[in-house]
Amino acid sequence: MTDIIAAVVDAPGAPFDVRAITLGDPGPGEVRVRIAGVGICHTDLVAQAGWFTAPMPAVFGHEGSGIVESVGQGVTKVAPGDRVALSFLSCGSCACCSRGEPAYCADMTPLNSSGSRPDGTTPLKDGDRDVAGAFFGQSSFASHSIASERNVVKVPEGVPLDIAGILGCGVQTGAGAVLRSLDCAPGSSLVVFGIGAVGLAAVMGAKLRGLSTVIAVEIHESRRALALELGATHAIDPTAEDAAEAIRAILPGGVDAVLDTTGLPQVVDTVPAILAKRGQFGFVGIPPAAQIDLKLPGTLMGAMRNGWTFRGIIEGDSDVDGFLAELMDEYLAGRFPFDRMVARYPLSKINEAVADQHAGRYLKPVLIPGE
Ligand code: CXF
Ligand code: ZN
Repeated sequence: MTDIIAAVVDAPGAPFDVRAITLGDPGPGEVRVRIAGVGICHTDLVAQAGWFTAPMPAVFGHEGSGIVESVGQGVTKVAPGDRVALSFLSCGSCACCSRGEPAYCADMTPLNSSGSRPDGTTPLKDGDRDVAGAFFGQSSFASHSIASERNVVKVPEGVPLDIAGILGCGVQTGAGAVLRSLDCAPGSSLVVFGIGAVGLAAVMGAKLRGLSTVIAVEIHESRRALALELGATHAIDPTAEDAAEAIRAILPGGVDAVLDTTGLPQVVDTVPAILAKRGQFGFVGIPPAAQIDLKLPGTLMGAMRNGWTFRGIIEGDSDVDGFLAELMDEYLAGRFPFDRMVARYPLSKINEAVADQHAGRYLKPVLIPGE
């Protein structure tokens, strides 16, 4: 048992309360990590609002990174002192895990958002009271976290440790959507709706792959500018012009791939009007709560005649170990500057960081414990 500091959500919709609680020891196959930094992902805010099954109080956070402090029985992948990034958890033995697609693990939901470990326990306590933990196998809005051997990846020297955790969700989701899920071809075209961290990572992935036309659709000027700097060939402000018309003006035959990171009905509805023959529509955005049952756009006959592919994407189809290593190599080679999207905040300022992100001030706040 260790005393830690964590950002606790006491009830659905309540603000984060940064306070001292306790963390148990790592069990078999687990590791305890001293968190160097943790990104805020939209899914944490959906969880804060109470949309997951985790009971409250709870600690969220699923883009952590840090130093391994101790390991449980049987752990061989990492040792105390290792620098690691954390990602989502998967079982490792179901059909999808066996073929290298852990994002579609049969136990994805219970392992990542139930608030407890597979055995039903939580490593977190506030006095005598249980605090839901194990969020995405980490609950890393905290000074320390318990993760599993399966969802830790070593971080090489040269990759900034405090921000490496954002590779484990938002960045791999965007980059992986382009490089893995949609497997966009060099020279092809792509539209990305929404330049948050996921959308910007998609743009950066498109640059890596050598796409010819990459159109960023985004309401905030600063985000459009960053997208243009990091790989977009065009940027559209959908509040100033009709995005579908502007896209058709650039690509009269339609676009080869559309990636939606917004989940907004008014965005999703435009997809049939902009997709080229044999186009792919990938989607990673959670729709707003009131429209959570949002349907796919267009008609079955339209999709059939055009040979379209509609692709739901979780975590960019990342296999975690392999893809994170690949993205870190690209960063070290200067081709994947994911650090450009980060703004650092002390963990104690988590509520301000959330407000700033909502206001579009920064793409990816990363919280630093102990500051
Ligand atoms: C989430 C998206 C919604 C389903 C679970 C995984 N991705 C991470 O933030
Ligand atoms: Zn996430």
